[in-house]
Amino acid sequence: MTRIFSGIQPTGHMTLGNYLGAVRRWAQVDQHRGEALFCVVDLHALTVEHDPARLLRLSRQAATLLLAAGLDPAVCTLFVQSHVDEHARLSYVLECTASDGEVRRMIQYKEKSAKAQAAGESVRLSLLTYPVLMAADILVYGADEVPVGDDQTQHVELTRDLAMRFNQRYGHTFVVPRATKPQVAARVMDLQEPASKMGKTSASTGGVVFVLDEPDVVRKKVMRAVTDSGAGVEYDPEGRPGGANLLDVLAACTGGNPEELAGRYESYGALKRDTADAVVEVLRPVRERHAELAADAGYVEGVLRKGAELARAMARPTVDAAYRAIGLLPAG
Ligand code: AQP
Repeated sequence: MTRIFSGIQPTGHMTLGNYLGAVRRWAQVDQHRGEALFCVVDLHALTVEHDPARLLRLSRQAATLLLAAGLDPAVCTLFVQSHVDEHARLSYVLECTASDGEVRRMIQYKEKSAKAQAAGESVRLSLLTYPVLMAADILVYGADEVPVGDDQTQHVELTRDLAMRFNQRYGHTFVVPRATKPQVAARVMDLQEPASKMGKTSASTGGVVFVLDEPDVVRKKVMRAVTDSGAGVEYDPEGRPGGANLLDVLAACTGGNPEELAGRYESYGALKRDTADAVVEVLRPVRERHAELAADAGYVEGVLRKGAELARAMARPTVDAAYRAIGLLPAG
């Protein structure tokens, strides 16, 4: 049976990009396609400046939102990364497999370290090693597939390289996984800065739609989206990125095709109105279910506790095998 793993960082509130690029697909497709594990990757949220109380709140919120989005604990395993020690145990061994040069090449490291430096913050060592921990998250479960948005493709490529290198040096230990991406909305762009990805930790939130935004806030953000001043509407991600982003979002929400949708509009005003309506409708059930689940913290905690137990049992044999293969003396 295909094993599927993916995760979300509680670095900020879940965005429309996270939802359309990853989470919706996990709930609607991936959890039913194989043996699926989904994780709130809280250790990754420690790689940038953080506030402990906020991290705690965002971790609970992320887990609750994953359930609200439709992850079903009877069908998949949902847990929190820091509850399963095996991720960190394996990460160290993979740090001994990766090279300094290859992790420094990661685009996300370059972007986030530059951002931290510009803000006068120090760059945490864990930001550099983050993709290695992510490789451990994936390899520890022998995942075949990793459903992610476009921005995580490079990290999954690194994971593949590390798995192959380890297997070649120390004997077959890891499944070599592959990234899977959605057909549309693999990279939802910031509505105010269509050259940048819509991100949880963007400095300005005017162009970022959060899953829990109230409908009138969603509408305002979409109606104010930056487009170009050219005539008509066409799907041209390179030349007219703002309009193309709206078409991608509308297509992802309505199940249409962005190029075909472009032909239906003569002005951005009408496109924005329809996109705003579509986004509000897609997010509505998630927001409503989140409100119900947030009132039942005991249920969410129970799901996470059970999920961590199952995940630990799956992860431990792989880490033990990797430790043996690399030459560490078994504890006996
Ligand atoms: N804008 C996006 N469009 C499509 N998919 C996206 N994802 C993130 N942003 C977009 C996908 O969502 C999943 C969870 O993301 P993550 O928690 O690993 O965070 P990230 O990829 O580093 O991006 P964020 O959400 O903007 O967080 P920060 O600001 O902390 O970097 C992943 O599958 C990701 O591809």
